[in-house]
Amino acid sequence: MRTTVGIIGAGPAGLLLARLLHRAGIDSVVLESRDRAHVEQRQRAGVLEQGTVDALRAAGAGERMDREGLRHDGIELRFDGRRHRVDFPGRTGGRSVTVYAQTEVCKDLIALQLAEGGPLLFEAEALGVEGAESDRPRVRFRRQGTEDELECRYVVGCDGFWGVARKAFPASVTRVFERSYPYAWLGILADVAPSHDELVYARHDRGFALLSLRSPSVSRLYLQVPAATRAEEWTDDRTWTELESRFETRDGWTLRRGPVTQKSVTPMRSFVHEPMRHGRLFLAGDAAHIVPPTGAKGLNLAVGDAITLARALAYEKETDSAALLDAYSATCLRRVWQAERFSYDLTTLLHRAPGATAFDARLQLARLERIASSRAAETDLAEAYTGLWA
Ligand code: RFL
Ligand code: PHB
Repeated sequence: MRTTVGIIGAGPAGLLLARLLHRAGIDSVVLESRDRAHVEQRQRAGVLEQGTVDALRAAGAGERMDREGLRHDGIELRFDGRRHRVDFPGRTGGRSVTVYAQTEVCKDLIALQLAEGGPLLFEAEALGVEGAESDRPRVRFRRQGTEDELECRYVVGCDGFWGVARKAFPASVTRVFERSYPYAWLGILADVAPSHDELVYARHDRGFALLSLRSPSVSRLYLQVPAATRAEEWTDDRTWTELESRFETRDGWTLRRGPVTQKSVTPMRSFVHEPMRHGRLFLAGDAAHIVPPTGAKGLNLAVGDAITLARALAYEKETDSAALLDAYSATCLRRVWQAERFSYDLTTLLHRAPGATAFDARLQLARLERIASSRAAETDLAEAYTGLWA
């Protein structure tokens, strides 16, 4: 098999890249190790920055998002029994975010790719990338028990944190920066109307909690739990009781309970692989960088990488100049590190670290109090949350 751009992975990064390349008249083949149902059901992100929404629209993938996505003009910070709303448009000159699940973004992009785009092969597992430094890099892959090779002009690893593309970078050119956290998130999906009309980020002495949503009738909730927790340790009743404690306010706010339809534990990690390009091999999305989910940045970064790379490949096609491809890694990493910084700050602001002292707790409250009382501090949070596209 041959193509211009071989894309490994059909998550948001790979799917949007394939879509943008198709619109630019550049052919591609997408190899995805899992089946279509798995990719479409995997519960993950929920918050889209304005730039992500604009990009999906421009890619012709915004129709259902515009109908079903929910515009959110703020979030609530909850601490010490108090509630503080951050007004996004008021603090950012009009910016907001959209709640539209990653599962839905992927369904929309998959449908478009299968209808109009190049081949998107499910259950096709990439085994390795070869010849990254040559003119014709190749992806070895296995499909239906048979091994095959995809010969390309460029290969893009959009294969997430556990993918194979990163392994083709020689150790001599690679630097990895990472940090793991001594806690994880227990996430549940529940068939109940969200108890608040905006996301609630709660800092509590018992640990962090987040109230989010998937639709007007489906809630998505998260609880900070110790790093090695198994989801089975948390019965529904225990989960709701713990959520109630952490969301408690002095003004008698109540949490609505409902049937839990999914439960899983997500580890927390910060990770950056530099550079994001070696020869004719590029990395995009979680394959190159991970942020803890507190800042809601992972999907948005993946989309940013896909746009930057599609633009660079289109520019090369039109002008024969590799200038934008040469700048790809540095361009992406500037935004990536801003998202790393923001996600780390928000995580440490809101989570209780094991062994945290009373002094640490007071500092968290003082930082939150600062956001609640200083226009400058609140603006800094609102700008980063709504988008780091500048
Ligand atoms: P993905 O989505 O992991 O897709 C990678 C794809 O590659 C496939 N693959 C392979 N295919 C072929 N051969 C191989 N050898 C392969 N190895 C892997 C995989 O099957 C998969 O289909 O990466 P991508 O496209 O870079 O997208 C990144 C996002 O998925 C991720 O950053 C976000 O979900 C992170 N995230 C959030 N991001 C946000 O922007 N806002 C949020 O609100 C948000 N909340 C979250 C999150 C992630 C979470 N979890 C579960 C990690 C909440 C959670 C709980
Ligand atoms: C989600 O709805 O899954 C979600 C929202 C905000 C975050 C992380 C996850 O910061």
